[in-house]
Amino acid sequence: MANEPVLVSAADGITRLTLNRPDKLNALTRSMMRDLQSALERAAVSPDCRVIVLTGAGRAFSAGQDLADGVYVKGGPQPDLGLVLDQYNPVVRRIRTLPKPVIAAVNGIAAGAGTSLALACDLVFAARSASFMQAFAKIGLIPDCGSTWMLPRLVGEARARGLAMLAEPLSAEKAEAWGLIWKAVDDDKLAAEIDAAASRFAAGPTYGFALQKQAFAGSAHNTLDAQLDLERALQSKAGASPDYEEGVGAFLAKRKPSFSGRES
Ligand code: T3D
Repeated sequence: MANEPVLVSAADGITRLTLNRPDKLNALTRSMMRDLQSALERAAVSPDCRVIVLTGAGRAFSAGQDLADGVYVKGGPQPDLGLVLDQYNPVVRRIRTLPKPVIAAVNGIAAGAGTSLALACDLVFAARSASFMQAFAKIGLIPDCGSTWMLPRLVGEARARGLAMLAEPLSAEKAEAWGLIWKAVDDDKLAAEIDAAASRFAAGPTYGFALQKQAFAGSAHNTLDAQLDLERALQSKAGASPDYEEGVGAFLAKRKPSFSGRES
């Protein structure tokens, strides 16, 4: 079990997924991406899962694509990296559309596709010693796995281009200051911070969070007019959920709400 490329554990509504090749800084292999995709699919439909935490084992979050995974072979045939991305893109899409919060716990360096995976998550917490590196340019590639879409939206075009073209590590503190991530926390506080956030989401209005994700996804391409219509449609659904009834009831009764997370 400890040798699995992705460790999966589930308890108290929280599914934890740990990229697990610590000696190679959790560089991403085909089997890792396959296992990550399957674990996300299971978590998406499991009634026992209300939040997912993605992290890395050892001193890194992930060093991105495993450059020794046989895609590039010296003197070998020209690789088609589009085929490599066929393993990554479904994972990014799954995280973005997963109807539950996905938290990244960036415990150490995130490079290349490792950064993209973290940024695809809904909330990114990082240890203060962690850093984010768009390493792609170092090997002649472009940022992928959604990074060219996410970076300008998160930090603006000038910083996005700088990160991509210079391929230098950005400290967790600067990443927070730039709005790339939610929060940088002291290394020895990361686990407790993640536990608290995950427990909070596991007891939260899961269906409402799913609708929030849909709203933010729409805002990426909608006009204000279209977004107002989308919000209206999604809020109608949220208002028909048991968690809305529970939330308002609890507020009026001056007690803590007990959300089921259910749609109906
Ligand atoms: O197929 C395709 O290329 C298309 C897909 C592209 C998507 C991408 O993600 S492209 C970007 C790929 N990632 C990188 O270019 C980053 C490569 N790694 C590094 O630059 C450095 O390792 C780090 C800056 C991340 C960390 O440096 P450091 O000094 O802390 O650690 P290290 O000594 O370099 O690495 C420790 C071990 O992990 C080492 O193995 P060894 O020698 O002890 O057996 C190293 O080879 C291994 N490792 C680190 N990154 C990768 C890796 N092995 C395979 N692939 C890696 N990406």
